Amino acid sequence: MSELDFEASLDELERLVKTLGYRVVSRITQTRGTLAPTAVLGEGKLLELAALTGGSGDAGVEVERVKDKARIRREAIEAGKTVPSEDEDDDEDDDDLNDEPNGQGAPAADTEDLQLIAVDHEISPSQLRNLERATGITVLDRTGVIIEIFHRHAHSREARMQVEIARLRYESPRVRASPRGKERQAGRGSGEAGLELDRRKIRDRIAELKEQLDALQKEYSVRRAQRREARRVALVGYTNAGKSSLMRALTGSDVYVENKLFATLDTTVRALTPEVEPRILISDTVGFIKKLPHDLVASFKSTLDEASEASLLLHVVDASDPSWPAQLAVTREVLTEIGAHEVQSRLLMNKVDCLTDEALLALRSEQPEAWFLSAKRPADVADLRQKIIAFFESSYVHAEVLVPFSEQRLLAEMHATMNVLGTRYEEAGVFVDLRCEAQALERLRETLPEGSVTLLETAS
Ligand SMILES: Nc1nc2c(ncn2[C@@H]2O[C@H](COP(=O)(O)OP(=O)(O)OP(=O)(O)O)[C@@H](O)[C@H]2O)c(=O)[nH]1
Ligand SMILES: [Mg+2]
Repeated sequence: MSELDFEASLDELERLVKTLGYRVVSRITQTRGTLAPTAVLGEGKLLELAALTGGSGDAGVEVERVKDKARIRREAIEAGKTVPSEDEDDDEDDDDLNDEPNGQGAPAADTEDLQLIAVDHEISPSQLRNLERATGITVLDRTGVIIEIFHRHAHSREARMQVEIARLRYESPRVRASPRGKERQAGRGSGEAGLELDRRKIRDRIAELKEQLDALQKEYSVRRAQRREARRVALVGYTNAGKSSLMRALTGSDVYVENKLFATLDTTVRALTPEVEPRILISDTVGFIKKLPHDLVASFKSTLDEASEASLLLHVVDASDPSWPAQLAVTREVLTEIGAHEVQSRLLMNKVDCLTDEALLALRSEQPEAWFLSAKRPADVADLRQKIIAFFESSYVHAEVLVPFSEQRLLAEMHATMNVLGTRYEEAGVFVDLRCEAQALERLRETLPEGSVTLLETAS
């Protein structure tokens, strides 16, 4: 990783941690060729970190840890208690935090206040345990932080179940290794048996959740199939690129927009407004991020199906973020992973209002095929709307179709899924002048008596 990527990655981790409501007071970095199986940091760095947190610096010594909100909540959930959503509190915290100067590099605040170490690296359960012991505070790796954010932001039943599965899978190997696991075993006084019980409970819970999720997803796939005829567009892209802002602007819906990572976890589908005939459906999807935990990718199936079944993907990029090329690459990778890379797509360079004229000019020549816009400018959004409509119409054919009276039921469907220009009632049936996708016309040709379809023009 280059120096720049490295810094950008830490900046991103910092934003993730802030999204959880924490203030970042210090960054410690160390370049290591390989990680020891049991230690993330070298001894010197570990002592430096422990001095900040008030820990012993010794992985063999257990220190009474300061419990943070996340851990308290997790423990409560494991104990089978219901925990109320913390979102409202968190929002308030965030507002306060946004006013704070960036604490990076500042001397550590009162060590009593230090609650979390976030590691921008995937670490093993034993590395995590040792780091927690030596520092006396909670440690989360990048995956753990992301899962925690997903947990807080998931609202729909489906999203909550998906996140819980990912979280249980992530935590399961850590039950044995963490001091918390030991405390809990000791509490039960049953050692390994208690541990096995924990593990089995987690496995059972995952199985139960998967079953419920399967049923729910079947329901959604039926709903998606009903929308099959509709022209569908999915907004995809890195978290915070502006997908929901564009969704709002294009559809007049009030989906959640926030300068937070992973503001959206639920897919929303709305018609493009003002409506066109046949209507065009736009969907807003979950954002992607570097090293998005694999379980989360796999589990957000219905969100992602929305992307792979769309006719057009609008790949939204925050052009004002210097890391956009890396973010673009990550999104493409995930799209390939979910089989959506074959769907036609357009690159949307968003937030151009934040760029200087020179920077914009340079970007335009670098990405000649991309569409440049700002979700904040109504004229840009109107232009995007026209481009979306033009995309669908460019593949349209113009035809006249004779629908016999015995097949009249087809008329309503044709109105809903095709661009009907006019109808003429004659003795043989209804003559419909229409524009539609070649495939849809082909289906009509197969359904209707021979000679009912007359092609007037090919694609314009
Ligand atoms: N200046 C500017 N800000 C924008 C633009 N588009 C979006 N934003 C801001 O960027 C932030 C993120 O926007 P969202 O629309 O929530 O981004 P998202 O892609 O849906 O993010 P996730 O749901 O987290 O994946 C918000 O603070 C928006 O107001 C734009 O064109 N210009
Ligand atoms: Mg969003």
